[in-house]
Amino acid sequence: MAYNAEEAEFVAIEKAAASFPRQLPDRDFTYGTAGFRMRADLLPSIMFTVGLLASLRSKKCNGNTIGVMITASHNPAEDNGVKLVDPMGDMLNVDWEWYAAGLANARDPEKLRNGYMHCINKLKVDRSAPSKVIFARDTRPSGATLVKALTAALDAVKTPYIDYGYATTPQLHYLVRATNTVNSQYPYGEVSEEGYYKKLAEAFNRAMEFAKPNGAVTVDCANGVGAPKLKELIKHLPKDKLTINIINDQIENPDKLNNRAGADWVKTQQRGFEGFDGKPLDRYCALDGDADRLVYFFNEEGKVFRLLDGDRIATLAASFIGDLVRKAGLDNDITLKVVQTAYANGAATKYVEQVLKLKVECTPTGVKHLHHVAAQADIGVYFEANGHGTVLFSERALKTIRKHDPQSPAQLTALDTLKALCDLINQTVGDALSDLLLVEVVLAHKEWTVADWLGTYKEFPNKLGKVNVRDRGMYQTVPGTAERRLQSPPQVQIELDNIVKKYRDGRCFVRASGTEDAVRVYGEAAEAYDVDDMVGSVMSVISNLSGQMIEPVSEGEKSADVPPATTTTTSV
Ligand code: G16
Repeated sequence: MAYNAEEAEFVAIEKAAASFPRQLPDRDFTYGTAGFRMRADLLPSIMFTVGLLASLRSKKCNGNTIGVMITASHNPAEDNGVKLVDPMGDMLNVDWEWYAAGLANARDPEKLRNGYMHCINKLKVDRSAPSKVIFARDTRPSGATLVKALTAALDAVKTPYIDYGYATTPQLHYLVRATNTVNSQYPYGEVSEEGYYKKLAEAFNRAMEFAKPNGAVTVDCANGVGAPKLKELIKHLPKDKLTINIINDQIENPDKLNNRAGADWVKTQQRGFEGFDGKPLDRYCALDGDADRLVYFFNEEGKVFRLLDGDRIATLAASFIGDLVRKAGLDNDITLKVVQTAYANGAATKYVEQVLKLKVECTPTGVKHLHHVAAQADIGVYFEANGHGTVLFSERALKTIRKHDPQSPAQLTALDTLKALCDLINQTVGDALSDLLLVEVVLAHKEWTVADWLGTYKEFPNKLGKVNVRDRGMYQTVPGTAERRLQSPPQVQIELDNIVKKYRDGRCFVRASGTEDAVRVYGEAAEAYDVDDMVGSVMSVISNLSGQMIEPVSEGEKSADVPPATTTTTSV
């Protein structure tokens, strides 16, 4: 880019940025577990800088298309957020997160100019290279204003873009990969929302070829974007293979988003959406606000609530895919690995290692970490307990599956189902709609009810607590411990260790949330009453640090017998 063109670009950036002044000059923003996330009114200036970075990232990636997803996922309606999507549909390269934060924290035009130049120089970006961005948003009303900030930045740097309107987060990831692979040997799919539905529906049809239909599932859509998108998907699905009922689809009322409904509510509160009154063994599941998380649940006789979370989806998928690999005669060629975080229930980890005989790896929270590790396996099954995850098939595994010559009709059947799963499962990111179809395929093949699924292992009693704090930045974990130990404040880990040793099979850790101003406390122990006590004591340590009393905001309802988990929130 010639000097004059560069200067003209700076002028255009500064002029456009003036319409989106930075809020809260005293606060530094970070690119958290899943991008920037906060109260929506604080976001326009950040969204503007994200537009600049997306353009630079596209230039750095040889003009490949970069995605920008505007969503605050499971957070309340008044929040919003933004995450960047790399060319193959995975999360933004972590090395770029620091630069994204640097730009977002530029306080004035001069700092913005310096920050922009710093990115160009340090990241070795050719400013004259081509660039392209696509973006979409969830149903939050604040999304419209944020789109203005994003497009103002893209216009200023002359980066062409396509606005896909409302989409689920995984749909945007799909579109990014489909766009960038359209001329490759293996295009990911048609470059359209319709193409996404067609790909999933066609693969589901094939995956169900050797299974009997297995009844109905009712989907709690968290009153978010997953509702209209699931309705579209249903139009493409075969009518006779699965019945899907939809509830909590009120996207026209923004206050209802994630409010007493959806995957985060169900998982953290250990109960169904408000008004849930499932008949015994009827199958239910819940999506979150941008439909990248999925958890299943049901009532047992006597209305005992039962949750089948991300750990359960991982074990179900790993056991089924492992069987298919074996039955297809590929077990000497392809290995499976399961990737979890410290939030995975110890019983799930034990089941994978001892019953499924598969290797487990543990990473820090955030699908960006799990995805990276799973991508190194032949087949990597990764799920967070909160329901966020997918199964990755490596290029090597795909080639082996494609060229395998089955030696019997049974091998052929298994191979065909395995091939269908390669297309059914979203390879870019955890996708609640794709995961929903995957779970339904497995249950149909196994002819299982939700109770059969639950019966595979018994969870250790556990509890997830949340303490709202003013400065979550002071809670840092020890690198390399997958967030199981705190480095600072040091006294918290010392007190936590002293508390945990009082309980049989006690395990507890504390980490700062990457999406909310809160600290999470997770614990497991041999007895449910011990878990309550242990996690409560650790939460008190954190509350006392700020010299304030615990004020319970909400408490999860406990099941009648051994409760799998409960959640408590306190504010300090
Ligand atoms: C995001 C990430 C998830 C992660 C979750 C944790 O979820 O995408 O991988 O598990 O945050 O949140 P926290 O850091 O607050 O514990 P989502 O669905 O909100 O995008």
